[in-house]
Amino acid sequence: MGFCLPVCKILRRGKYFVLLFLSLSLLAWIATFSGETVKSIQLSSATTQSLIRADSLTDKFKSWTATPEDLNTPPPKHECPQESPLLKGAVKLSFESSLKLKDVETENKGVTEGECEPVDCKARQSVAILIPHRNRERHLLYLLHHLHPFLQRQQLHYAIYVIQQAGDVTFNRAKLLNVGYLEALKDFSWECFIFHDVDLVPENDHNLYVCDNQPKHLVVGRNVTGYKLRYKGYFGGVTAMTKNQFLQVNGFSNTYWGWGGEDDDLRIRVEIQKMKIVRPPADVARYTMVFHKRDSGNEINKDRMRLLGRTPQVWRKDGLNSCSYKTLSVERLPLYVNVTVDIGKPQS
Ligand code: UDH
Ligand code: MN
Repeated sequence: MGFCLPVCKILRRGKYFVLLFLSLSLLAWIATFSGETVKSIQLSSATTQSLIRADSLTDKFKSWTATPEDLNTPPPKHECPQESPLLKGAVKLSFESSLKLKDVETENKGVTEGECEPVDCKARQSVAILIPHRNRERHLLYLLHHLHPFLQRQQLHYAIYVIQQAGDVTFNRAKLLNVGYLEALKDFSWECFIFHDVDLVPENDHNLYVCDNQPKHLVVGRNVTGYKLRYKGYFGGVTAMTKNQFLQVNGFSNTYWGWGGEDDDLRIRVEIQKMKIVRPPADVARYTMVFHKRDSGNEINKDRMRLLGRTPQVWRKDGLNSCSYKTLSVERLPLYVNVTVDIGKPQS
């Protein structure tokens, strides 16, 4: 007993020392291990296994040491699905006479200067919508009201450009669309362009506002023509062409003043390039045209047949490469970019 007491005391104290020693070793080991990991990340270790380990540990390490700036950087987005889950199909359109521009702005808070993109995925295409315009404010309002939510449901990155013809000389739809193409490309390298009449409102959001590997005609039917194609080869109203397809045909002709012919001229250019016009199914490519009469300043172009006859000879030098105009203003309004332009007058 006399011998055991001091020995037992030492042993009991020793237990605490051992525990203390073990804890300190464990801490030291953790410190060395994380130090090695950081080193292995910097040296970018060669084996896949250690890369995976390094990656996950780097993330952990970063999350411990994240600065406020890092936290503000959004993670990279995944590409949006092939078919948007937001599509509704045929929707009932409304044309309320009480609708105001302010209402449409309030409904579209996610749109800035006419531009919008999906929040939680990366859009499959960046599309510029070009609307030739003069004196059709009510139609423009109805179109904006329907088109913004329509394009957002399609999960596109898009912007709407309205190209206003200044003055009151004869209207030239085609030249305005050439201007729209050239001006929109100053903002962003849009890969797809939709040439869009102001009075045609799409009825079904499965009519996708994206470009295909061939020029696309989106208006198979409209209410006023019993939803039938106006005639074989009709390529007017709303069309979609990629940046390169449009460049390849040298855009629209600049020489069609007044109503008619410019859309057939574009079809001829497309055919000369051996491209083939495609259309969505008829049950989807349906539009409501807001009722209107013929505008003054857009009388039937009596010269259109003669012009169409010379397209194969002149298309190379009449188009995007010869489109001269004077931009009077570019206003970045909440729901669209308003480009006002002096496009000159017909040559007598
Ligand atoms: N446009 C304007 N302002 C004009 C003329 C034309 O903004 O003064 C634009 C607008 O985008 C319009 C497009 O050019 O949608 C085509 O012109 P349009 O709508 O007059 O052509 P559409 O073929 O009508 O629809 C032609 C005359 C309709 C007569 C109807 C009689 N029943
Ligand atoms: Mn019309």
